[in-house]
Amino acid sequence: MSPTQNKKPNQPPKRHSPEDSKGRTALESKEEKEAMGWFHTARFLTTAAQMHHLPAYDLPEIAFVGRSNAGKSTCINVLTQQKKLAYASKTPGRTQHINLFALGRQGQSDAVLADLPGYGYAAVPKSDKIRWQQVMANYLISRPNLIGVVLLCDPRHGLTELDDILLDVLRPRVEEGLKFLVLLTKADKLNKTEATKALSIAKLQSSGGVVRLFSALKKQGVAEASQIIWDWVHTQDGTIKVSPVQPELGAVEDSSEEDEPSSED
Ligand SMILES: Nc1nc2c(ncn2[C@@H]2O[C@H](COP(=O)(O)OP(=O)(O)OP(=O)(O)O)[C@@H](O)[C@H]2O)c(=O)[nH]1
Ligand SMILES: [Mg+2]
Repeated sequence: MSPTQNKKPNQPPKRHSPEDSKGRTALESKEEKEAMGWFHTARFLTTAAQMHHLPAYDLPEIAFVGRSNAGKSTCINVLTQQKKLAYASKTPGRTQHINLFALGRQGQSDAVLADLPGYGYAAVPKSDKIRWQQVMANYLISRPNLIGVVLLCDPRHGLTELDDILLDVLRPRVEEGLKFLVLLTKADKLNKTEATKALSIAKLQSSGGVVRLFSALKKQGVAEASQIIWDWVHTQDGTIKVSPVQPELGAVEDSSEEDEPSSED
């Protein structure tokens, strides 16, 4: 059972303005632009190997989770339109800390993105795997300001047993209102039929949750994902929904290093 079962899924708000030739409304285009502008403000905040090293604050936090190599760090870079913000790499298992990025105008951070280390990479020593699973479960269960989770999944592998365990961990929080979005990454690797099939399977597996195709390489689904996440944090008039705006948070250390999204993987 997924975290969205028995609950109304976290659907993006409905729009009612007339559609253009691409099926998008003028209102949506404007909102997507606003959301993408907001994402572009992202800057490195801090990195932590353990939950208790994370700073405590009231800003809404959105975590990017998924198997190692699923494309979490690349997704953050594409959403924020910054090439080297999050540490993405061809080598699986490269993100080993929780890396935080602040969003909002300078001096007025209004949300935080959390890039989490991936799970399921076979070459990681067992002791590291267990340690990391504990850090991640602890984070997802008890991070007080966590308001949304983006689960990234390579549709060529589908949602795996480890993803199901994560869904189990998340379910109680989703039932309490935690937002949840599944992004099927590397959609550029799929033809149309495969993409349609992957979408239906993932929708079934997440019990009707919000699932979207995403390609960092082709920039597919970027504007829509930006807007879905923006809506988690903001009201329709652009004000912050969840928590009061905090004073600016200071960066602790620079995490930027990286490879471009490649078409190889
Ligand atoms: N073709 C294609 N490759 C992608 C896409 N997104 C990411 N990749 C590639 O997938 C590999 C892994 O990307 P990362 O963003 O580092 O993956 P991750 O989920 O952060 O991995 P860990 O930090 O190990 O958990 C890199 O080689 C990326 O260039 C995409 O949309 N299309
Ligand atoms: Mg990563």
